[in-house]
Amino acid sequence: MIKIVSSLLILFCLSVNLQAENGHALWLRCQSSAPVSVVCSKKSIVTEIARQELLNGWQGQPGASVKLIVKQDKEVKGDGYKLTPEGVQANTDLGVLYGVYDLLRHQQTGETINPGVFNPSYERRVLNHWDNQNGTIERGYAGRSIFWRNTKDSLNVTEADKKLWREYARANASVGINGAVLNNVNANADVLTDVYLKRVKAIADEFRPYGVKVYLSAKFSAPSQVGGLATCDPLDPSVIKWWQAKVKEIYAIIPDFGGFLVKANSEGQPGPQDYKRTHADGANMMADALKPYGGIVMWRAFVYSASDNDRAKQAYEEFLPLDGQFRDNVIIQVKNGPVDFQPREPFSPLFGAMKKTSLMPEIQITQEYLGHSIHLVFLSTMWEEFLKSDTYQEGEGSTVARCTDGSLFPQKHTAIAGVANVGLDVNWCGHQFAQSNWYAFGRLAWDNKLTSGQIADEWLKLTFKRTVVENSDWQTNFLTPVKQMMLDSREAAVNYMMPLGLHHIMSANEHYGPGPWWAPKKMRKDWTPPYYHQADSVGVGFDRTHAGSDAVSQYHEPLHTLFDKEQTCPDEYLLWFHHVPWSFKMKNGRSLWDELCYRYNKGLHQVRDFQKIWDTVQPYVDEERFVQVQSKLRSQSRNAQLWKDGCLLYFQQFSKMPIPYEIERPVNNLEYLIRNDTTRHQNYEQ
Ligand code: BDP
Repeated sequence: MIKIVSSLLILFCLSVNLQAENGHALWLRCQSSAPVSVVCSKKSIVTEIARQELLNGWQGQPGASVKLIVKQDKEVKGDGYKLTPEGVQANTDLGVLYGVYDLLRHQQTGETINPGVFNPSYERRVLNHWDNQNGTIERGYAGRSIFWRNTKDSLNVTEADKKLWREYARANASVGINGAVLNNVNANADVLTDVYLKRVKAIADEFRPYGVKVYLSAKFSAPSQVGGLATCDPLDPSVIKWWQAKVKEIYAIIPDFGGFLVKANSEGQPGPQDYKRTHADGANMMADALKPYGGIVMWRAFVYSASDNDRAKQAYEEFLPLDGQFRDNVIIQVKNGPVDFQPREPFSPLFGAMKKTSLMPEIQITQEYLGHSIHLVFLSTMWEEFLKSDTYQEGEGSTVARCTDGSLFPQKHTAIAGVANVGLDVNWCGHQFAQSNWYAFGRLAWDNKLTSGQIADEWLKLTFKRTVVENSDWQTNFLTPVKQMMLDSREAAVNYMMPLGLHHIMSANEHYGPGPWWAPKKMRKDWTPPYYHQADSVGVGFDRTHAGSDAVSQYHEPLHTLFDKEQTCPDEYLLWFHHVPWSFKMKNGRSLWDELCYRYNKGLHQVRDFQKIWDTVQPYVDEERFVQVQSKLRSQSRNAQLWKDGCLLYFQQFSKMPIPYEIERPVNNLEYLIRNDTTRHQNYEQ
């Protein structure tokens, strides 16, 4: 009997596969299920979803009986759960739901289920949508917003809206994401007016059963802009009252509202400094308004001004003196690196340095600087590298992960944010493989010790497996090579874009192609690539040593000394911290110039290899997704060539050294590349 059932299952899954796959189902594709009976200790909307998920997706012993139990257990924390031989147990209904998704994931990936307790690393696992109320998305590469649109009836909530929001919430819950900021950090204050808040409420209503809280980006100048006040001074009683009333209004319709995200005094946004107040004054005022309702303020540390000699130092300089001055429901949201989501940066020195303030990492899922939704770049390896970076702030082992998840410093709240890559595109993310970054964010937010190998393995099985049980041929010919491609893909991008610590050398505004030359006369220097690469006849790289901007001193020993010396600075960060002579001898014996050439060349060849790998897996992938990925890889390959040619030919003007003869010759002319750098991007959209 069991045999018949499982072969029926396989047939069912195969038939699912025969239908076109457009990627909309994400990693939640397989609907096949064996019979299972589910008993719940408590009935609620959430546990009912958990029960349904099991009934629809069960792939364990046919006819098994599973118990879902909501019961207090000291070992289980927050949204955590316990997997037992009988089923799932948790302190809350949501914990049960997360446990059920984990159980199903284990079944669908063929991993053994070990009983145990699974607690999340962070209390709040939040997506930041940079969506504007007109439906566009800042740095979005997958179509328009799923929340906002620009039509006459833009605020009407349709059944189609609700369905999409539920699908989105379910996808989040399945990987443990429990919050979403619905609007751009460059906020429009209108979102706080009642017409918009009604829509926010409608979204929150669809999210709630899946445990996803809504948050809003709040514009600091909202009291004037939508409240008509003459000032937004955070210490002014009328301003304090305005925010209190606004927060009360929000909680009256959204009782589980998460709180505010604030970008203040950053890139032209208003903030407390406009009134000679500090970030702490501003954040605390909002935090006090939110406190009675359990809301939090995520206050961004992404600040820099044109006048400083090194942008990388500024967040630290501005925020460190405020350590200890923030309310306990304020979390300072810090980008992973000190500059701006570059393909590779050292970790921001604020992590671990602010010991009396809660800090949350902000990472970017949308690939603003990593090839948009055109390049296949699995970002999990970058985030893993970041989370595992040792800050040494409390001795060896003070990783960024431990500095932010509450294990090193007492924090009332812990959180992590990812800038979302989701839009209205059928496949949500624009590139099939960009879905893996959404997935990886959720998985790492739940467990910041997971390895990228495990995450890639899970995602590939869930996203591409065609039958319940794939044979070893699938493992060898599909899973192994494609997983390796994913794991290598970020380093490949670093190689063909910004190797050896180069950063911020992309073309203007759209941040896609190469642009080390881009420096219009009147432009702010810290927005132009030459500010960052500093190429001249002597060498290349930003001198951040004690003799330069001294950004190295923001790092705890032994990193301070390690980064300060050319000889000991890791190759990956060499040009981040040093202005290095072209003929400098690298650890492998090559000159810096030659090494740069080899790295660019390597990156290009890695992408060409990805193309080959993908072509060999055609028999294992449905037509639609295969062709899409193939075509994107072609664009990526052409673009990697542009990066290599553009950067090498540009830097060669300074080094005056030949590109090593065993390396492929450039096929583009520098002049042509410079002339077309602002229009090129659209030619590569597919
Ligand atoms: C930069 C983006 C810009 C964002 C800014 C931010 O180019 O669009 O507004 O970050 O994080 O990387 O606020």
